[in-house]
Amino acid sequence: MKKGCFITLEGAEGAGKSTQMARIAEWLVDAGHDIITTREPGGTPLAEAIRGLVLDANAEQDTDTPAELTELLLMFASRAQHLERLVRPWLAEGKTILCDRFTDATWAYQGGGRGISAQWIAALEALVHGDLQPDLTVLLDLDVRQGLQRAAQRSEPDWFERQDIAFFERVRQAYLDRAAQAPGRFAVIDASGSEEEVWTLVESCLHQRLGS
Ligand code: Z5A
Repeated sequence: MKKGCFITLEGAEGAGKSTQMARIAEWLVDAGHDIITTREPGGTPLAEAIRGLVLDANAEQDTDTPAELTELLLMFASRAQHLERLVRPWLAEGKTILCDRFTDATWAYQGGGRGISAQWIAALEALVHGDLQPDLTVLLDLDVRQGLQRAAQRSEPDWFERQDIAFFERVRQAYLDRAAQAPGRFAVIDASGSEEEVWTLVESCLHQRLGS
């Protein structure tokens, strides 16, 4: 694969994205990529502010929590800003972008989790990023209960982490469906092992897909 590519990392709660992302970043630098690491929602000051609007909501304390459609539009508003101000300009400069979540997360959380129609998501996807898709998407797949246990050890639950198990089962399934539709772009990694075991699988996928 060319240097200067767009790589995304996906998975449901506690799958180990942040943990593996640091290792992927190191691997890419060693392989000669000039990298930018970023995340969604977020990645620029304005996009991070939009992230806060959603993730800091708390149904036990707030009366005006994000409605499902608001949540969807905020994800794409943040994405539009991130793409225009960071992702597209840096890709044009030949950088490799390593991004923690992208539109597949919208398909999984707002589509699978919330049940928002595929037609709406597809329309917003076409509006906001047209033909631009990641060159490689690493999906860390994990049993939902195991992921939630891992996430609970780490921090106070955010807006999404307060959803029930059934929500996360739908998220996981939507990710797997998405991966099945685009096997050339996705690498599905079994994330149930130790950090080292998962890294061994991720590293072998990087060798295979990025050819270095
Ligand atoms: N969202 C959305 O709804 N729609 C969208 O379009 C987008 C996002 C883009 C923010 O995501 C939220 O936004 C997200 C979906 C929604 N939902 N939530 N919540 P985020 O990615 O920024 O934050 P996160 O989802 O809360 O991260 P995470 O998934 O919970 O964590 P992670 O990055 O996958 O895992 P981690 O921090 O690397 O690891 C979690 C803990 O497990 C930590 O203590 C590690 O030390 C431990 N860990 C990691 N790997 C292992 C292994 N292999 N074994 C044992 N323990 C491990």
